[in-house]
Amino acid sequence: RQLELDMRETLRTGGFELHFQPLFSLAQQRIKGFEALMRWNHPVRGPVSPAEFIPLAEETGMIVPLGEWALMEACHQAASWPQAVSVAVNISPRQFASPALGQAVVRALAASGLPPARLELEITESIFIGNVERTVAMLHSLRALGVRVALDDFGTGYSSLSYLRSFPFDKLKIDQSFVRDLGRDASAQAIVRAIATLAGALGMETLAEGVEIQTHADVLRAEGCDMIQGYLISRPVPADAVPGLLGEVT
Ligand code: G
Ligand code: G
Ligand code: MN
Ligand code: NA
Repeated sequence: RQLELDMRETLRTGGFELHFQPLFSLAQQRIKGFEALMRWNHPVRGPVSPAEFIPLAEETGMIVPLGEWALMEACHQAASWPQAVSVAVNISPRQFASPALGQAVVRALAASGLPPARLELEITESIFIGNVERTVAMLHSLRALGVRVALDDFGTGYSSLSYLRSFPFDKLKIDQSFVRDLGRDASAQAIVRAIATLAGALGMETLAEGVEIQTHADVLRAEGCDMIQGYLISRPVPADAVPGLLGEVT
């Protein structure tokens, strides 16, 4: 497949880029971190969405080297930021299943000098369909390195509330489908409230994704959600725009 060959070549020549989207604390009204999101500007096709090339990279196994690149690049970028905020990196199911993940995290932290507490790994609910004991052990070993683990797209996949008891997450990221329906559908607000209450009881932070308007931010705050992410705060931006978002003049 041509796109696959192009991906390999782009990785080899350093053509992938990370953009960064702020993670905003509602209580403190400030940016506490950024999610790293991969971008690929294809020489012929123009920008290719990660929604297209990440699944292809998963199929072909390219996600392992590509994911290692993203971890390394995100840690290096974050280590250069003017404030000690965190960086969140998406880890795909196949990467999570790879025994190489722990080593890749260790290498990225060591090479960049980023303190482990400033790195957060975002994992999706699809990890729950694998071997539960292995998954729990992997989560514990990652947290033992001092990094934080977030459950991404919460509420869309295989989530069962019982999983939250056995899987040690630091943060739940509430999927944007619930946010979109706030104010339109009373059940969306009830679901957000229930998730925030449950997460609080389990000692997990909550972040709502895809927040585009202020009224949604207000509702989320009232319902006990800790953080938001979305176009209301900022779209994902290139690395050189991060200091500006942190309020630093460059
Ligand atoms: O940035 P957004 O445009 O369109 O991202 C689309 C999807 O691609 C999201 O589900 C996001 O989690 C995923 N994605 C973006 N960057 C990465 C990455 O570095 N690694 C993995 N595994 N997924 C990513
Ligand atoms: O799957 P994951 O949550 O990692 O992917 C985040 C995706 O959500 C990215 O594609 C990102 O570009 C997108 N995104 C971020 N903020 C918003 C928003 O406010 N509205 C919409 N529609 N998409 C958003
Ligand atoms: Mn994510
Ligand atoms: Na998400």
